[in-house]
Amino acid sequence: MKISRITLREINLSLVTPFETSFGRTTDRRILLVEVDAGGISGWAECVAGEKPFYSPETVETAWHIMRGFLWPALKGREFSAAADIWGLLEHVRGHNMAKGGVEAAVWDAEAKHKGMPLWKLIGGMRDEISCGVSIGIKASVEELVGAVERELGAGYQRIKIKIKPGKDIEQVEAIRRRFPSVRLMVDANSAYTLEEWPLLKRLEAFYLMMIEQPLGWDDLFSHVELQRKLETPICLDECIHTFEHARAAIALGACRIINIKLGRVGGFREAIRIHDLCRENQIPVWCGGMLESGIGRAHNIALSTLENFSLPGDVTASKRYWAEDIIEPEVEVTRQGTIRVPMTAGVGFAPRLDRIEKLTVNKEVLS
Ligand code: OSB
Ligand code: MG
Repeated sequence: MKISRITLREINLSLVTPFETSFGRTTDRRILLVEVDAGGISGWAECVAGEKPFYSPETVETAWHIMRGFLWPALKGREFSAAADIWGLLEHVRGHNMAKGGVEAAVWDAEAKHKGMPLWKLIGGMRDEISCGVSIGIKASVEELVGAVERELGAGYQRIKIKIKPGKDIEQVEAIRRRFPSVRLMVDANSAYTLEEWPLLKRLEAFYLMMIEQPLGWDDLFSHVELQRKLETPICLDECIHTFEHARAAIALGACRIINIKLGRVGGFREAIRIHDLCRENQIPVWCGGMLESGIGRAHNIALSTLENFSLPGDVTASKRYWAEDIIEPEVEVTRQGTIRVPMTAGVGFAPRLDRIEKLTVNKEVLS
């Protein structure tokens, strides 16, 4: 295989409801789409870098800069035998996993199309239906939050995750527990607490949460080790795990008992699969996180979620929870049982709607 061209497009899409986390509020997404032309076949993916460097250091601009200036020159004219080789060609660029992951995932889509097989089968997936949970943002009032939980449970979702931050934590969790005593419930703090605040996190144990996601510093494994020693509830790491080596350290040190794997955060499928396999060998369950993706990123998350050790419901949900109209055909739908049926068509299995994408495009660059 060889890549003859990469097309970068930024499209702007408004969320149907604003999404608030401890690091900020998002109402409109700037979505960076990557299209690779590999032997006449188009592969698509989404680079999940954010508008602002508040979740991770990358942004739409840094990703664009790295892809144009460093990733494309490393790939241009290069022969490779499979998408799994892309990571090695890009490894000399340090960090910038979301930029790398966007390009790499697009090549996986192209390879699967080339072979006429679904991407999830190409990566070694073993289930044709995945379990779905939802991530619910911080709300202005407890009533609004409980209403949102009720709606999502009504739609069939199998587990509820709520975003928390200091001052929006105990009361919120308590209210949900009182109303829904047996729902599978977890919280995600996106690094909003310090180790000194551990007694407050300890109080959350009264509400038998499945896990507490990323309570402490975004790159602070050490404090999570201390915290996990104090808590019965499993800690799940998200932000902290941006490489295979970080996953290995987190597991060996006891910084967490569960890992959220995001394709973009770890640099694409090859690294996601390595981390998945490492976790499986160490009895660490994993689940697939989300980054408010359009349908294109969502489609890749569905494929990833079919791997064996994705044994907990992920943040992979229906298109309509985020978008009035998605950019793929068909849209992602969730069954009444809170599952997504995995597509059987070649590649990622959801086709980009080119006319709609062109209309939404605000910035485009062809690298060739
Ligand atoms: O921490 O999992 C996170 C969204 C943006 C950035 C970080 C996170 C999230 C979510 C939303 O929780 C997941 C989704 O796409 O539904
Ligand atoms: Mg998270």
